[in-house]
Amino acid sequence: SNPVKEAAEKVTGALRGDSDDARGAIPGRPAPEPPQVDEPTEVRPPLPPKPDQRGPATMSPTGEATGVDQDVVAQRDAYLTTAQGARLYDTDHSLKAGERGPTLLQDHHLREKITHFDHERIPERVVHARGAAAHGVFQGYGTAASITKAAFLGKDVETQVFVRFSTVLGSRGSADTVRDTRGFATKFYTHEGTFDLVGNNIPVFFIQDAIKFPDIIHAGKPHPDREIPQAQSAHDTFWDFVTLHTEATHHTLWNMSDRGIPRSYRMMEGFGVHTFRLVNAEGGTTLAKFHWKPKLGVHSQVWEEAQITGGMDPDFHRRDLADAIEAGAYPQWELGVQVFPDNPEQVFEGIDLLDPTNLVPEELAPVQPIGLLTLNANPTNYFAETEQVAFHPGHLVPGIDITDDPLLTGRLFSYLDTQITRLGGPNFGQLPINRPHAPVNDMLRDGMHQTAVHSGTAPYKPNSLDGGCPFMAGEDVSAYVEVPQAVAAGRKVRQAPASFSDHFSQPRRFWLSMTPVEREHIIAAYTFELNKCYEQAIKERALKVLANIDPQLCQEVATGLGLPAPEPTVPLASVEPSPALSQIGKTWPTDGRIIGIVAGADGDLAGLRAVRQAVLDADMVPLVIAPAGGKLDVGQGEPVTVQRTFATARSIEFDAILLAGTPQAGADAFGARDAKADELSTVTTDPRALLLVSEAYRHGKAIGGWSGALPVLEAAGVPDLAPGVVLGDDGGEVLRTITGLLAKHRVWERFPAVA
Ligand code: HDD
Repeated sequence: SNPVKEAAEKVTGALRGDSDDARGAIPGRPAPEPPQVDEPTEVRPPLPPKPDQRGPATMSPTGEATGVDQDVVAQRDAYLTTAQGARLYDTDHSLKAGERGPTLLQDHHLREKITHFDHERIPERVVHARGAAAHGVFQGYGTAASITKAAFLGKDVETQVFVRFSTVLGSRGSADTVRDTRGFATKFYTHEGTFDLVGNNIPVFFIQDAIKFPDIIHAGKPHPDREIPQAQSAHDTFWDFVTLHTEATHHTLWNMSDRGIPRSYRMMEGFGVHTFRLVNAEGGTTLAKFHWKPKLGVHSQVWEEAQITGGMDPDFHRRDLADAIEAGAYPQWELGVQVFPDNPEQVFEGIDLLDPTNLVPEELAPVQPIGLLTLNANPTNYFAETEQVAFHPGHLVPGIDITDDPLLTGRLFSYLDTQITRLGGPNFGQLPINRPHAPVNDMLRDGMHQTAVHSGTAPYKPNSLDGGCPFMAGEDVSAYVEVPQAVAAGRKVRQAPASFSDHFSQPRRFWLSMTPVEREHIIAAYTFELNKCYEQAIKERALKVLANIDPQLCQEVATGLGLPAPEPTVPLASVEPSPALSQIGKTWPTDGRIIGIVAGADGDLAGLRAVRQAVLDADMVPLVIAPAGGKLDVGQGEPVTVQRTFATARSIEFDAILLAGTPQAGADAFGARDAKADELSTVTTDPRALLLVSEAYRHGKAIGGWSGALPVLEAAGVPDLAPGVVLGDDGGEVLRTITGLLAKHRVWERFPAVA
């Protein structure tokens, strides 16, 4: 039997009015009326296939087949060629009339090389320009089967993914560690079509309606006159907008919290933000919010650390992600859902689910795990993959539908539109990174950069010339069918519902859920950012907003600005805190955390070697820091390789610091207290090493040492009995205690807490 012929006959029959089922009738809906055909045309069988129109088999210039895949257009053969495949004998000299003569216009290689170079850049993303990405795999748990029929969530189903993390405001070359929201966009190449979950590391958004997106972005981007500041929210236009437009208060508060300065992409939560509508196999619907939970926990930098990182290593997050994957420490997240009944109001526990400035506390709706994401491969080429990947919240698969959140609806327009400019035409879906892994059989034709060689003569429906192909699918064979959701009747209005007008109770819940340390960081962030504004009126307006969140927050920031704290203009909401919103108080795996081991040329190399191995055995990364590069070798066995020098290392890179110390006859960790000044080690006298230790201390990092490390601490001004400072005679024991401290991420007791 020939399935194409059978299907063609079905369609022919349908045109004659024989049956309904081939016209793509959707269960539960009336079948479309058959076209009125007075005298049915006899349908021709499909045309014979055309000869293969792909490129010819690749041959070497001497006529042998090279055996290289015809679809791969990169780096074939051993010799440098032109774009047309002509081998080149020189690419370093223009063709000239004599060695000192003029360059000739006929030099095709020169013109081709320069012209291509002139066009190498494409417009950067209008937002989220700065990013880093990785390939991976998603494995469904099968736990979501009762709420969604999405096949990729089925038990043990594995789906290839590509994930791009980003900052929002900065240009493509800006620093990774600025205070900003982070993008967390995932492309699932499912066999039912591509699903994109285009989320952020913050569960709420600045605006409730997409029509305001240009406004918030114009306000956050650099000022239009001088184009400064880059990748910052600490400037007048940002604070002008978010204080005039109080629905931005919740997202702004998250940005000012530690969530705005993540430690690593690997240690960020992700959120789909909007409420989605899930559909199960029986057609039952549920409202849901998507969450990504990192296996390594949610961690942040402290503000001073983030600022230093911006200068010392602007690629910090990009490097961290790539290094971890290269080392085999694959980052993992669990995908989870909060689910809510699909009631006509789309409200849960008084929270409007269509308002994207709202979150639902996990204590009210727990996050239920439905699958595991593992990032296990770095991109091969940044431009081809990370830069050209194109996400779209409208890329959905059967089982996942949208709601009428007015922010989401506008996004459904924006993403396709922006890709057409950014990627130069409508065929960006054919780029390898964007190509679905499900078969594509569309009727989209031609356009800039068309790389498909479409066969057939009838790219339209209905047709008889291509035998009626391709056919419409029903839900039984995974057609994407929108939920026939009732549309709220009403007048055409440019208005938000009354339920969108509470802008302060959710921010207040976030504030009340923070620990004292986290509150202190928030106060410092507001104080810093507002002190960077020039306009007095903006600072005063910002304080009025803060007064409506919490009087203590308002008062502390007002003190920092040297202004009086205003009274609230709305009654303070009475809300329960949500402990799940805090990052502090839990312990997390320490896999992949980075331990800096400081050693002078006169340090305890035997101890260092043993501790270095113990760090590796604990699945963490040891980096040896010494006065100069090369090897440490004082004749105590195998030399130790130095990874960082005092000139290149800054505390920001390390999650904890170990001091290998100075062995002195009979000295234990503390006994070196009596050392005379001229016996002090290179570590104790080098200001760069001391800065590293004192910064690590100030940033709440665990510090350990053995074998006479005390003078280093003393010289760096670190009290030896301070919390998280561990001295002992046995480096291995010190490391074990340090690892325990690292599981809490930082030594929080060191931060002066707000009462
Ligand atoms: Fe957006 C990119 C996330 C609202 C318009 N957005 C973009 C990216 C992420 C998000 C992660 C980068 C994707 C990548 O790595 O390539 N955006 C969000 C979230 C939002 C949101 C979580 C709110 C819940 N975005 C939003 C609105 C609009 C846009 C309201 C416009 C009306 N976003 C865009 C865009 C971008 C984009 C202009 C720029 C580059 C791109 O799409 O591909 O279309």
